[in-house]
Amino acid sequence: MATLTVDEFKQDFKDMILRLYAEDIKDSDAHQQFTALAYLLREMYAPNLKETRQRYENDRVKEAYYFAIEFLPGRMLQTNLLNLGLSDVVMTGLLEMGLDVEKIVDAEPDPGLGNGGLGRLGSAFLDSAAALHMALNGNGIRYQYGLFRQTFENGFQVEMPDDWLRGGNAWEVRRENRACLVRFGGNVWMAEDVFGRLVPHYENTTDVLAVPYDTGIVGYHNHTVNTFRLWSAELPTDPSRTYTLQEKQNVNEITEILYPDDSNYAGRLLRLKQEYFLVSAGVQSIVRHYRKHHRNLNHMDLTVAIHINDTHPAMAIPELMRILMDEEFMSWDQAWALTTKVMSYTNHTLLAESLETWPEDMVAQTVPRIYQIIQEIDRRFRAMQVPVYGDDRVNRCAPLGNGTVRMAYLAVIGSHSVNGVAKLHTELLETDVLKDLYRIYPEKFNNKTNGVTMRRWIQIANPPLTKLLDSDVNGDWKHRPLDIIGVQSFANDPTFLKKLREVKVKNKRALAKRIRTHLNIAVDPDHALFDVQIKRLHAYKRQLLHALYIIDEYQQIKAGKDLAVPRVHIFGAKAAPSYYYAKEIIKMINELANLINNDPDVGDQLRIVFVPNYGVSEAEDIIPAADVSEQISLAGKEASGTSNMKLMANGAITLATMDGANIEIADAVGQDNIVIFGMTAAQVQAYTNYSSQAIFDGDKHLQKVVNALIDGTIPNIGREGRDIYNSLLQYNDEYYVLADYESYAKAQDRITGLYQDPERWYQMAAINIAKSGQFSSDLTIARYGDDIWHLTRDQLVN
Ligand code: NBY
Repeated sequence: MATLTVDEFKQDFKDMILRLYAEDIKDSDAHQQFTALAYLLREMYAPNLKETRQRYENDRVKEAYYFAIEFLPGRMLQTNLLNLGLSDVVMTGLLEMGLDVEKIVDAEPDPGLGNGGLGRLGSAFLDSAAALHMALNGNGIRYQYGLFRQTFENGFQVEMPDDWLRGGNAWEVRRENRACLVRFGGNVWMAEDVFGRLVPHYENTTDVLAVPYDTGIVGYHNHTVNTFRLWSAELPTDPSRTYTLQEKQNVNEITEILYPDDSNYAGRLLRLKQEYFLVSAGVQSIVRHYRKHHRNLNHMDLTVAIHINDTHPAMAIPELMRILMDEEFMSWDQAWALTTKVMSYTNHTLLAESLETWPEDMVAQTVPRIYQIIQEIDRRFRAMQVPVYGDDRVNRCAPLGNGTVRMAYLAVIGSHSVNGVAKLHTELLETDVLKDLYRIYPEKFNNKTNGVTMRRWIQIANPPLTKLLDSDVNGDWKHRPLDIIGVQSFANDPTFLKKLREVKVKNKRALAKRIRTHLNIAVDPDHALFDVQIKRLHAYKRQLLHALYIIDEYQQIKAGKDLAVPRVHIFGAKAAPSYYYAKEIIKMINELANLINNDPDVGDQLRIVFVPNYGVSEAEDIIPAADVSEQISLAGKEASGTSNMKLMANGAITLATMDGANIEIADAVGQDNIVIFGMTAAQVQAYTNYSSQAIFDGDKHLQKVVNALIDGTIPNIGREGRDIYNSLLQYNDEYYVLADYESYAKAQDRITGLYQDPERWYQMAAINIAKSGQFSSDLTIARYGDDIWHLTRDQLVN
């Protein structure tokens, strides 16, 4: 922890503004003030960054490298202040100088280098690892443009470029001296060198310079500062060669944009190049670093672990094989034994359309040497396994099949550990999605239920709750997440429950104020229940189910029946720009909002707020104010979910199907403190001959709700209403929305009943908070470190 008095801080801050901008504070704007603060903090943790790196090197500490094509770090100013122990000093100083702290915080761009949960999980892990003194390094791509900025025009999603680097990135350090060359395309053949060793010869390749930008990841109140490295593609600095504008463009485009696709794999050439670019630069830099202290790579597995986050970086496996064989002259067998010990893989999906498969010819042309190695992995896998498991099974799960490279199979075969992200998910990998490989390698499979960082989601996002926990709860919940169980002893204490209610109301008022200023919608934080669904827009997540219930409520009101509890339905969701149906759902919900929010018959009973541009920063405003957490995916589709964990930790009651980590949340809080509905995964699997039409025909009430999509009830959705209606009836409702509707509506009614008894409600909230400790990413990452990577760490005494 850094020590600094308020006066020292004020002086340092003034000096920094002067040095950076040659200006007085009074003439500086919020972005300059943010930048000056960031530079001050960077100077403070720089020695620790250096010392952490030296400690790892000198003590031969085993280091893990988390390879991910996406990260979602969120804004870092408050995180770094908190972790350095400087929040109070700096806040006081800024206030004394008459500066607007909120404006300064908002001036930091929120790096949208990911689509959703997968990217956010990676960043949570980096935060937690640093807190535990674990040597975990992040390795990703420095996209020039992150996930698009979402706006609404006439209710339609419009995508704007996210030029997050325009004002500079105060946290990063460019390290051109650590750049590497990544080779693409051309021809490759194997031939003997002068020593008679078989080595590859290349011609006509396109070489790209990978330049790393490093950001420090500051540990919580400790001296560890780990490295988060993002790679940028540039033209090589070869003085003997000049490049055309087209060549420059071809290189730059590799790291220009993040693919805005969540859960829907599209086999695009540029994406393949991004994947190999990340993997090759990352593995080369690891090997180079290791080589500084070792004569050969024979025991690299003792101090290096490489983690493959989803299949996107799975080419790390053939890339390490390439380096070990072609550059270090290891035999195949030795290289393979080493590679599988170094590599581990996390799967994040159960959706078939999400599994990456690249056309073989595309891989052969883009990364020819890597393709040769994948072919050899495939050949040896078949030769070894066919005699034991037979042709059929091995054909089903070999790396090559149907003219494609099947990345998930490659990742499993080339790793020593394969994990799912929630118990149900891991089970379904073993019994369904990866069952053939599970049969061959049962020992590789394990579960690591996701987690979230309570520092961001409680300490930073929810100061009133933090204060309450600090004053009333025994133990050290900030260092030992399970200590938050202390809240449980207040579950029957009316004084505490009253305070908890005051915390929630305070947060709801703050959100209501933002909604009023930014979206011009009036919501009542004191009486209405805030019902929140925040996640990517996808059919399987069933935002439609939630919307149908709102139509139901609206129709009740129009029929003259008041709602027992006023509701504010809050949505936050981006749709992939190419996902037409998801965008239709957005349009429909926006038009429904328009109708309901402006209908005088509705009064204060019902509101819909669709918060545009949902991301980490928006989540920080919404989550502390949530009463209900909607986790309503079709069972068996959501790998884990992580907003479910953030919301429960902030005292929201989960309304959920038995899917992903919802099951573990239900186990933790007990059936009385969660509202469960709908089919289970097993019931969905066993459901044969589903007919949405039959359900529709047998339910008058449901007919009226669904017909609102096409009968003009909701204005301006002619086409969208019809398409959504057809998805439910003509196309037989792929995600069983109608099958689960009745059960969902009843569950919503149970929520209404519970909310009318505040004491009971806040008792449930208290128990949810008390049981949220097990979903801290500190615990999750400790398990990765212990079971998969074998790293050393601080003990979480619990
Ligand atoms: O990973 C999510 C899962 O849906 C969620 O259940 C889980 O909690 C979370 C963390 O484990 N998956 C996810 O966010 N996936 C993506 O963002 C993603 C992005 C790109 C592509 C595929 C998936 N892609 O193929 O381009």
